[in-house]
Amino acid sequence: MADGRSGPHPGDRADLNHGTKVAMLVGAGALGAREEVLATAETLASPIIKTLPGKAAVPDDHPLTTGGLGLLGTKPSEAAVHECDTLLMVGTNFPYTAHLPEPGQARTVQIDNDPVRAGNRMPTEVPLVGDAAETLRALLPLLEGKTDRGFLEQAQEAMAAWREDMEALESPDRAPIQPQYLMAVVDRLAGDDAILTCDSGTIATWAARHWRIRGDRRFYLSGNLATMACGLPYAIAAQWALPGRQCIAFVGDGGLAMLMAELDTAVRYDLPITVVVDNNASLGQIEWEQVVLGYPEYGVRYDRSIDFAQVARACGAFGVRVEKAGDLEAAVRAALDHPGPALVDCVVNPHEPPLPGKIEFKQAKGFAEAFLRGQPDKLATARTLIKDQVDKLRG
Ligand SMILES: Cc1ncc(C[n+]2csc(CCOP(=O)(O)OP(=O)(O)O)c2C)c(N)n1
Repeated sequence: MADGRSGPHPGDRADLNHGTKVAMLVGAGALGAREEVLATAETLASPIIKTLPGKAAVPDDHPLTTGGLGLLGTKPSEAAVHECDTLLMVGTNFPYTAHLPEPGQARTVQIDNDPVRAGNRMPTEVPLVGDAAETLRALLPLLEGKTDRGFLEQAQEAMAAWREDMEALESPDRAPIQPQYLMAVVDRLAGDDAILTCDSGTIATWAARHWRIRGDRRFYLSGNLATMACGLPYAIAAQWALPGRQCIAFVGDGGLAMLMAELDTAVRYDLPITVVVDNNASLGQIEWEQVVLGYPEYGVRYDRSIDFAQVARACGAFGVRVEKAGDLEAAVRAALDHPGPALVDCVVNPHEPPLPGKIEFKQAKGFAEAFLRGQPDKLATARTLIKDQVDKLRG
């Protein structure tokens, strides 16, 4: 409403106040509106669903959020979006329309400071043009508190189960090391104001689900272009801009191989970033995309991986390679405590699939077809999947 062209009017109240199952979808535009987003969700008894660039909008352990949406998101977010009768979008241009409400399912109120985005992804009944925090502050006194909180409570129950499932996947009792365990260790040892930057690839799935926003933590990845290799330069930029903050890059071996000379930049400028390499010796994301389309993997796996710890040391940084789960915690701690640039190269299980929150029939069919057509390492993948299920049941 910064330009005064649009503001709350009786229609807005009708939509948000009449809805019985309201969900909020918040994006990067809501990063500066934590308090307002939480207050609105509390009033509307609405689960808060976060896009990946909007991950830091509210803490991941907050009872009002169901986490991310889409391939990297959570099952409860998917359910909330597909069952809501009213959607309040705040500062998001989320492009994956298959993960938005069906046509005619929900009425939409959309807050964005760019009027061009109103109705860009799905029809919007009420576009509110303005800054997220300012607009929500103006809207809040017009909202009636929901007495029926059933929709939120249902999402909260599903989310409790989802959190347990995710924790079960962070098992240290696996060899090779699970990527989820690697991310969980970094998450546990990093500070409350740490900044995590991330490459595109399966690493983004592990970061989306196992890097928990708390305190003043931030999270950056290439949300629009999904480019590889951005994690390291983003961390360098963040450390340069915010010298006192702990800056961690969570990167793939494929991505780091593209831009590893930037380790030298970090050393030259003495930037105390920590680079954590999820080294699965493959272009993992592409492997799983091939398989889900029904084709056995092709040209995405290397028979050896670069020892990035040696590369880091050659540049003058601290570098350590980890192959056993028992060595991981000490290595990550040493890297985080190191006063200059540091790198942990962790050899992880290359057979861990980045499964979507909700598996579609056609994805499962593709998976089966790729296996029938000669997917290599079938057994290792099947073993990983079975172990995941067993761990979840045990958890
Ligand atoms: C510059 C660029 N090239 C290619 C792609 C397509 N792509 C997306 S993820 C990916 C593989 C990434 O491999 P890695 O960094 O090792 O991470 P992993 O998926 O194995 O976790 C590729 C090739 C891209 N997104 N950006």
